[in-house]
Amino acid sequence: MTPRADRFATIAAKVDAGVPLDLDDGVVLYRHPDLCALGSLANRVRERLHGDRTYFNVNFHINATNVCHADCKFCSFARLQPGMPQAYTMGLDEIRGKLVERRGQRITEIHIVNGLHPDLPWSYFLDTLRVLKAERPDIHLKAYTAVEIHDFARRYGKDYEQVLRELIDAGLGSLPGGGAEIFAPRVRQKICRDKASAEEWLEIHRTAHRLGLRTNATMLYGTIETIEERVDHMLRLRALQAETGGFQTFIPLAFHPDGNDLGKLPAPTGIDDLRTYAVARLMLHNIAHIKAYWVMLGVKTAQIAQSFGADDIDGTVQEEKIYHMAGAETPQTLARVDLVRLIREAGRQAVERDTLYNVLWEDDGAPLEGIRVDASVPYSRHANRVNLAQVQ
Ligand code: V47
Repeated sequence: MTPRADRFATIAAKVDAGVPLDLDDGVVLYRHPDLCALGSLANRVRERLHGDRTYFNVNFHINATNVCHADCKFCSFARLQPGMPQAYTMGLDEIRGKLVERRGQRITEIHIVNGLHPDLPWSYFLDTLRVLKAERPDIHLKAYTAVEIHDFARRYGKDYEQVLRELIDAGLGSLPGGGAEIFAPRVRQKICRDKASAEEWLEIHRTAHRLGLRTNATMLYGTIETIEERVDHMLRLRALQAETGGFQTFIPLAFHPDGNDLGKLPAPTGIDDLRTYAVARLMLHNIAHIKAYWVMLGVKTAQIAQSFGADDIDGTVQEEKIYHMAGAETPQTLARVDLVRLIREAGRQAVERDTLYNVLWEDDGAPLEGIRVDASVPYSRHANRVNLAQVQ
């Protein structure tokens, strides 16, 4: 055996024995030339945890304002001041309208991520949740990244716990994983220096977990970070997870270069995407789910990622702005039937979940034509194991 193959075999033995990998292991895996061997090791863990299941949900996004005083170099979505070209802020009626226009549709989650607006009142963020809950109390609100929570605390003179408690009272169900970028201070200083630090981001998730919220975690890869800094990022998340158990999903986000200050950098290659998914699955033994967010990864890579460690592809999404303003070529939405098809074709069993991974429906392989695209039939409380024809 070559020294490299020997090292890989040692790491594989650790994985099989359930021994956590360290920074060096992660770097060796990232640099391992045999992508298929790496993918197959990650797939072993994925199948140990989830078998053939790949999760998706029926959701939509609201980006209520793109006005943002932080000047993140990778961002194509933000406009620094109100009134700048393409700057917008939705009123509460417009926000409510997003649900009114979808009345009767079977939706289980709204994902809300905004810019850091310099002068909206605190009530705007609470009322956003309240008006949505008033219209549809059954829908889970996954809202406001830790970076936004940090900004609320600073701007409105509250601590993290107060901010989160008030948001929970207004209807908050969980936190999305955005804003983590790369935790290494060297990188943060260069690409996103005027927002929450790594320690602040982690402290907010720690506080959220203590208050009983589940949260997600992301990593923006493909800007100026090193492989070591990516693995370090994963290890910091793993350490917090060992403490709290509150993370549900890790979502690697591939950098999109259009329309931002890092536009000269190339986007990560497909090989880098697959390596990142595989390494994430192997490093993060204590985070249950790895999400291949099809919007940024592209539908085709999201299919392949299901054999490289990913067990979730996110949802129908419907109106996405952050990536589409950065050059994402994916569609604005995939219908439920399309998600099921692309999971099936990846050789997996599609499982519709709610935000907290309660199972709502499982694919039993019935003809795809039976899947209604408009998803207008409400879920039964007992939808867990019904067949496709009954649910649809
Ligand atoms: O924090 C912004 C990233 C994130 C670019 O929790 C970019 O389920 C690449 O958090 N290229 C926001 N990435 C999106 C987010 C998210 C998305 C889907 C699911 C979940 C979840 C969370 O988008 C930001 C930043 O890291 N981002 N601009 C860009 N040009």
